[in-house]
Amino acid sequence: MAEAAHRAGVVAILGRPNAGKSTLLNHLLGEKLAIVSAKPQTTRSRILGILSRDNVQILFLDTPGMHESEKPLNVALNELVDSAAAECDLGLLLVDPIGGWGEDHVALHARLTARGCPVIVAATTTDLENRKRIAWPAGAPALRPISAQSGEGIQGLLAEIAAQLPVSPPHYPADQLSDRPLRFLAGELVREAAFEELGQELPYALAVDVVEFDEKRMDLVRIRADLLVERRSQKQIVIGTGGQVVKRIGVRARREIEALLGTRVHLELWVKLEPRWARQPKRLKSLGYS
Ligand SMILES: Nc1nc2c(ncn2[C@@H]2O[C@H](COP(=O)(O)OP(=O)(O)OP(=O)(O)O)[C@@H](O)[C@H]2O)c(=O)[nH]1
Ligand SMILES: [Mg+2]
Repeated sequence: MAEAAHRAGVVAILGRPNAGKSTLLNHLLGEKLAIVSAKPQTTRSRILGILSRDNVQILFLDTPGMHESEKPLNVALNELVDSAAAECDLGLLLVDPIGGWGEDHVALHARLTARGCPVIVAATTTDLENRKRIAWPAGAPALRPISAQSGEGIQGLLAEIAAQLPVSPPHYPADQLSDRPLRFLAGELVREAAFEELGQELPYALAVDVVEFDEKRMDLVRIRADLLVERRSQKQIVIGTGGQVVKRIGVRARREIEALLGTRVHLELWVKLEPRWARQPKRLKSLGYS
């Protein structure tokens, strides 16, 4: 008997901010590739997570939350969503049942199906009590309940995705986990640590620029990163009294980066005032956000 054909393709994980896209990506890969937070618009770039199984390679593309706004950073983020939707082999549209199915979902769904791209719609966070009894509007596509927390619906989701991908050889070696360099992922972990340490005080426009990533030594990776803020007052908040805050960000980030790299890490952080970083397309690009 002939073996089942190998399938491979790009699955864009799409949805509003905070729908649980990055959490799902990490759960599916069993590795923390994408940073997660309770704040909307955590993801600022496309990250490909590569899941290789016997007869299928699924390239999960995490995307920023779709969100209408005129701010240049948002415009750049929405462009990433648009191009992911235009290029994927399958759209996985995640919907938080509390927010419900809206015009934005309808539009995205229509765009994908118009070019013949299969779409799977999933309701996320179904482990939460208040997500269980949400009424779904008549006429909305069938949805599949999933939870990255309890694992509900995840294996079935993978099987459904695999069945709909094109017949193709693998695109990447089976042991490769992401298309993003470790240098970029390390910067993202610094950004996540800042989210956690700063809480409500987090400036909306905080970016991390990894200016040095030195792997010359086998047992120690040296990283220097700048935390960019737009205002002098924010610089003071991120530094904290006597440098306490940035120090805590560094301790937390170093732990996470060491776990990712599997080596010791020397991490040096500098807080820098760069008033226009979020308004300059070139700068957004050099930071990996477009
Ligand atoms: N209980 C529960 N919480 C979840 C689940 N999935 C995500 N969350 C939480 O929801 C919040 C948002 O998750 P993210 O994965 O950052 O959401 P996102 O869609 O990537 O958000 P953006 O990158 O901002 O667009 C975080 O606090 C997660 O811990 C889930 O299955 N169950
Ligand atoms: Mg995200």
